[in-house]
Amino acid sequence: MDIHGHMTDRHHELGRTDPEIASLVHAEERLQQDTLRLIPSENYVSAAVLAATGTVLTNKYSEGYPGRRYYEGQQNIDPIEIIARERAQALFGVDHANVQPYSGSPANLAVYLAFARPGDTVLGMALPMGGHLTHGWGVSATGTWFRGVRYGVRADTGRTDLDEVRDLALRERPRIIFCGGTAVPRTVDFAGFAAIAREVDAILVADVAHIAGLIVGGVHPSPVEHVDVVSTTTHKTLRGPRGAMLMCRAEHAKAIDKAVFPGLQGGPHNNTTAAIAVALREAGTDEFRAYARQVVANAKRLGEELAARGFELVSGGTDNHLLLVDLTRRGVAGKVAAKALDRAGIVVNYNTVPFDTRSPFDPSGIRIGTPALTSRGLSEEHMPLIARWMDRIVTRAAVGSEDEIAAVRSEVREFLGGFPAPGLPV
Ligand code: DSN
Repeated sequence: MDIHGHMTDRHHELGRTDPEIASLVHAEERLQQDTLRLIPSENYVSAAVLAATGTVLTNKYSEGYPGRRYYEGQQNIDPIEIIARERAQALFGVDHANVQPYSGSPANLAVYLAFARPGDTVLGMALPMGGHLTHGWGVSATGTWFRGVRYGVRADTGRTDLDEVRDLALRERPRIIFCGGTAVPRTVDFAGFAAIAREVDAILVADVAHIAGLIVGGVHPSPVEHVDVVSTTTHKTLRGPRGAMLMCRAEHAKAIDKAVFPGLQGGPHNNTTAAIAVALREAGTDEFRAYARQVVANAKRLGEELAARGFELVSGGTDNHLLLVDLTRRGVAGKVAAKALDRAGIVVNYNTVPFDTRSPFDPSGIRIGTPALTSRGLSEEHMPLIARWMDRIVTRAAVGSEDEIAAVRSEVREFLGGFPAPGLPV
């Protein structure tokens, strides 16, 4: 039976056993087909990745690493993890990959465990400037157990100023420096960060969760030769299952492995490991490289179209998959706009913009990205249409008109009917 056949069988079984959950899964499938998903950290995995995720590998405990497990019966699990590791190493060009972290936050926590002691200083991008919680932000364990100091972006350029980062590093002497983030529309200067880290003898971590697929696709520089550790989730531009990887030079391999297990985690999620392996195989193809190029081309074009309609883009545009839009001049708050767009079938997230005067729960901006829509086959020619829809909705959101929202919603649904989403039942 083919993959779709298996999926149908499993859907049927789920429906028989738990109709309540089955109907919500079905509704989610519909939603993912009918809506324009612009959240830059989301994507659609292939049917093959989805199939690997839903396998009997979920039944197996495998604490330890291949050849050194605490449970027997690893005849199939060990080769799967070795294949995943080797594919990551080959694709990113690293000495060592650990594919066991459950997701990005545990992966980053493992880096602290490997290289720092509680109370040590960590230098990372401030969350409201585009950083991640786990880069030492106050409400995260990483900002509670460690001393977080933060860099941001310049008000005039919207870009990180490496002179500011260097001054901070020289003054604060961090044990760990994070570069990369979750709302960074511009190329990360890994070499510049590396020079600073060397000067203060800090461990440099590139958190490339957002851009991993762009790196292996050849449209963003690789951090590998510059940093001590590369941390990434596997489910964003990389188009894998929800999971993460830590990659490093051979000298750090032992510390990283020990920190992930037994330091932080128990048994790896073997079904996820298999799906990561499948995604890495897919990411090594010419088709994937073309996909990565298209993600960036789409984001640039969407940015131009939005700017032409009076949307203000942080840093003036994008080099990657992501656009951060400041709605202040449009006279509508980020949350109001995001909720109106959602009702119109255009899914974004509200987001702080640098130097935001509003609260993180009701900020001034929205964050959008092109990985998911590119996975459905949309290209530059479709970006003006999306910008027009967004303009119509954001204009109406300011005055609270629902008619336009309903009109756009049906246009979006009809348009997307021509672009079936990977992995979803047709
Ligand atoms: N990775 C974050 C995002 O960008 O959505 C959430 O932690």
